[in-house]
Amino acid sequence: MKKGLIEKYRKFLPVSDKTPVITLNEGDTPLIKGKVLSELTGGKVLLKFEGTNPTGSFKDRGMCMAISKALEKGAEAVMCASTGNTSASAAAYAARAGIKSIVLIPEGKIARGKLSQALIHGAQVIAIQGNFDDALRMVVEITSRYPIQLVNSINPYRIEGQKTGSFEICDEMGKAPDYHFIPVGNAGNITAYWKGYKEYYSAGIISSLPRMRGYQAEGAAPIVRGKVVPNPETVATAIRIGNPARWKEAETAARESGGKIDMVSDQEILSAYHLLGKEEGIFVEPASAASVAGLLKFNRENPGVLKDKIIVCILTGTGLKDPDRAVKESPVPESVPPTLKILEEKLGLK
Ligand code: AN7
Repeated sequence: MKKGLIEKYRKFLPVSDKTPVITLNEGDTPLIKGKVLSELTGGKVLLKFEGTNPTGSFKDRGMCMAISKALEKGAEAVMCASTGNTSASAAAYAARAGIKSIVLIPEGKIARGKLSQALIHGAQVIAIQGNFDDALRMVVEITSRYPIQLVNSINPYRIEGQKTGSFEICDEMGKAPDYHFIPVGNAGNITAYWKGYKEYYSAGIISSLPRMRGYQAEGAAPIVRGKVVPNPETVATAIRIGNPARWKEAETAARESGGKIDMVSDQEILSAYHLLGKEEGIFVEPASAASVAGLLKFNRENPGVLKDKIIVCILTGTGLKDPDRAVKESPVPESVPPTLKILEEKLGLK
């Protein structure tokens, strides 16, 4: 039975009897075998679909912890900057906790599903005439001056909650994967997964660690380029971030694990997005496809290396987050009068 990840992994999390547990039964997401991707690479590709979380993205793992701890401290309001998913999750968990949420979003650059969530959960939504990095800077300032709890992934409890993704993977497989592919935006998630794997390793639950391979979008790849990107651009709006808060930690994860932070083009992201939809039957948002785009790039550049390896790709959010992109990427449905004969012709049945 699903009871939420705080109860499930209590002994690995900084909670006590005094922590009010705010949960929407997050976690316990499926690890789906990638049929076409396994064939293509010769490895065993497993897709961890985080889109089945309560608000449709991995952020719920971190947010249940961040909000529970905020409530424990007596916070009456929380605040975040967001490319969309963090705001949806913060708004939902704050609603559940009965506290106020304030979210700053980059104007015009957040997918419609995410905006609708923040609104319906009653967040105070403010659109900043700037990008995510501008918004995050303002949130850091405001929360340092006023009694409002910051719930971006600078907040350590976010990382604590999100590390449970690694635990689930290892629990299900009985060991760690050989490779871990993951999209990178603000770099909280790669930081969290690496922390989770290392904790399971230290506890003797797993005996090896995966190589961490993180993927930024080419137009928003500060870590790969080694410098802040002032005007990040990508179709994957979730990872349209030019100055990641967990930059150093992402580099550490890549270095310690023998992995890498690399980048993929928008075209590669969209091609993986379509492959997942059409060939694996999994609808993700564009940013989530960056892990699979990364896998395909790695496989192209290193033929044969993935053969017989166990590979996990994190699919960070559901495609329903960004319906406009899906429609834009697809042909307009044909329109016909309600006449059987014409329909038969259209379907090539005559
Ligand atoms: C679907 O919601 O930064 O590297 O403000 O929504 O931990 O930032 C979202 C990030 C990947 C990148 N996939 O994760 C936000 C936000 C999806 C995302 C990422 C995000 P991080």
